[in-house]
Amino acid sequence: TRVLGDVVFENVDFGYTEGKIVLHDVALYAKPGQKIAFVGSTGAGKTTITNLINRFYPIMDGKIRYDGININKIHKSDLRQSLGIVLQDTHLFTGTVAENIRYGKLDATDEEVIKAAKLANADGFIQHLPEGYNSILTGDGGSLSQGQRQLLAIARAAIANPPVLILDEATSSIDTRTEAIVQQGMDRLMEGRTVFVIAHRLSTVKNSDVIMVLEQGRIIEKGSHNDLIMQKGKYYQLYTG
Ligand code: M5T
Ligand code: MG
Repeated sequence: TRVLGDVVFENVDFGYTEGKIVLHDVALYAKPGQKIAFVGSTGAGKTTITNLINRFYPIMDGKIRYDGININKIHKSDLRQSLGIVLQDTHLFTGTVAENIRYGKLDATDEEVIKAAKLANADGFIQHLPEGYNSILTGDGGSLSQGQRQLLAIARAAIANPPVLILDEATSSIDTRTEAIVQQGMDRLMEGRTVFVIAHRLSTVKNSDVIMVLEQGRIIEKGSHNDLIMQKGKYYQLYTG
């Protein structure tokens, strides 16, 4: 049973070690298809929240629910199938391009691999590789550019078709043309899914339904870009300089 993508945190407290609380009383509510952005300075707890959405650690207090079901009661394989993750640095392994994409859905057909690559805007560069989809990537995809690795990561997430996505946006050193291609693939990937994004680009933040501003493990402001600008609080300071 796949989840629909309704994700709720109620009064969540969490720490990686006893006695050092990292998240305090975190509440969030994501409806299916909504885009939630986390912003805040380094160490504020953005990655930690995504770690909890993934159930990488047990929480100390409060509740996390998917479609109303306590996260602890969801079968591990159901949770894994429900969540897609695109991180700043994608792990590619030694194998063909097709195998690296298929990693997102091991029984995917060649047609599905190509469809996912097209959605991700990866099909173009793959076609230009000497062996196309059968080109071998070695040593963590070292022969590919950073942008190309990101496109493969998007294709890998797309093929799994998860209802919930976690994105850790790259503070990219890729050129603007490539960035536009990556962004278009990413926009298509996000379509119709619940998305939690650790946002670094202002455009991503602005386009989110809800922005959560974190400071020292607490959510100090939440709302749309316009809401938060009108509040003239921390977000306003961050984004109006
Ligand atoms: C929040 C601590 C970290 C900080 C706090 C991931 C992680 C974090 N921490 C651990 O002790 N162990 C861990 O595995 O938790 O850190 P964060 O959630 O990583 O913060 P961030 O993602 O907002 O920061 P950044 O730098 O990625 O923007 O006290 O030491
Ligand atoms: Mg982080």
